[in-house]
Amino acid sequence: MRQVLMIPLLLGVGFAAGCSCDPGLPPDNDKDDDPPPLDTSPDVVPTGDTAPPPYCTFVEEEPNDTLEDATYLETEQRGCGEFADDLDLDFWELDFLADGWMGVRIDAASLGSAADVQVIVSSDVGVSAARVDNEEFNDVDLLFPAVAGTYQLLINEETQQGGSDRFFYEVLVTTAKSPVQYDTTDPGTNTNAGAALRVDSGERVFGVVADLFSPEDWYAIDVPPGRHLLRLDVDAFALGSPGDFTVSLYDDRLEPLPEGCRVCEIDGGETAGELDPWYEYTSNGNETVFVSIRDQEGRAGPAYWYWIQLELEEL
Ligand SMILES: [Ca+2]
Ligand SMILES: [Ca+2]
Ligand SMILES: [Ca+2]
Ligand SMILES: [Ca+2]
Repeated sequence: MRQVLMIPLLLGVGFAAGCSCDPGLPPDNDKDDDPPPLDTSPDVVPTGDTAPPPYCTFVEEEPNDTLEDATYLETEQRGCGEFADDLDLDFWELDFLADGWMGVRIDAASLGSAADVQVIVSSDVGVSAARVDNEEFNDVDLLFPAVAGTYQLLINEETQQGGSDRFFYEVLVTTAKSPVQYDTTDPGTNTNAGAALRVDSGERVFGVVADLFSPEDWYAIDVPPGRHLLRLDVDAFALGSPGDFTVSLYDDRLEPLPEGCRVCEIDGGETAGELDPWYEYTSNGNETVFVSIRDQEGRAGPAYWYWIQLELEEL
């Protein structure tokens, strides 16, 4: 609430500061440089010269800077908005009618917009999620398991910029399918080493780090005698999960693996920029390897899903 109350004030301050500078400047004959009027009429669909006019079933209705003033949106229907002023917050609200996966896609930079969008999803059914960027670009593609309920999206510009018609975006919420196939679902109780879920080589597990009070899941795999390669693979963020996961390996005494490691957490993939963990550990065999997985920022909740697989290969 405090943030919401401050916004008109900040806008007013910015406007006043701008006015105090203008009298000292020479007359400006270039009409294109005129600042947009502060008191804007209700938003219309952006019609920037550089971008094709987006098609929208729903157009944001300003002011929508609070939850109470959210613009209504329906799944499978495109909504269009813009950040007409700095510090613009845009709330949207929709009813998600049946349990399933929710896809939230927000396009801006990919459409030629100057906006670098981010989103926070909340709901009245205990599901929340946030996304700043995708792995390789600044727009947002979010995908998570969602139960039926009323959901709110808060969309804003990462650096709080706005202005003219250059900061536009499109939002599309869809009912989606699970992006992964799996053999096992994590039981929800494997939140410490003692309760680790034993997995077999190649078993594909779907997990959710659901509990904020114990925000990690544990797995264990038995390595037979003889040298083995243990290949760890996690898919999550790259497929739309709000989670950016990190994994740690331990031996039976819960000492970090590989032995002697100094930075032992595995937080990324094979190449730089991949946020989902991937790792190969060489075991001398005849040991149990414990694996813990958690979001790097300790976030948790029913939307924080991941897919994990541990695979053994005899060397
Ligand atoms: Ca707006
Ligand atoms: Ca707004
Ligand atoms: Ca972004
Ligand atoms: Ca990571």
